[in-house]
Amino acid sequence: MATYEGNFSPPPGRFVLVAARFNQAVVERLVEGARDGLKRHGVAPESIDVAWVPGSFEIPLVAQRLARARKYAAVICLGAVIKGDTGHYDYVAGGAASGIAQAALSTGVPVIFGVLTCDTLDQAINRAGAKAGNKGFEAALTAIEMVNLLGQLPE
Ligand code: INI
Repeated sequence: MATYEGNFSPPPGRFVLVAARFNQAVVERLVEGARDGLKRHGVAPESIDVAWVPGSFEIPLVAQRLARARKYAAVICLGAVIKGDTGHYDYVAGGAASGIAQAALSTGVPVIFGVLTCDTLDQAINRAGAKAGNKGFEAALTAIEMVNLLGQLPE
């Protein structure tokens, strides 16, 4: 009987962050958190690329393109959708979430959902390293675990 489970050993391959410029001050903290998480787990800084997109809604298309390129072990999506800022919160957050899931499923490459969906800017700041951890760091660890898990699974 096989048990498959990822781990946090230094993963093979390159990583790319897809980061939304909307709420940039928050997302920059997520990017730093993700870089930190990757580096602390043995990924060389020169193996981490970044692609900036205008907003979280644009993340899926770019994430899918990068996943399809077969150049990256995982794609880590980072953004901050804040309810207070927009009446179309549900569309932006929902579009980002389902598009990111679809990018992973359509390519077989881990595409990680590191997009904050918050009621307030304060909540977003707290989840980007101030009080409640850093979602970018967590997304990096999820990426590593998934790369190592997929490496164990049968083709
Ligand atoms: N994009 C975000 O990443 N976060 C937000 O909070 C946000 N708000 O508030 O509107 C947001 N909107 C822009 C959106 O992602 C697209 O860039 C835009 O709709 C053009 O497609």
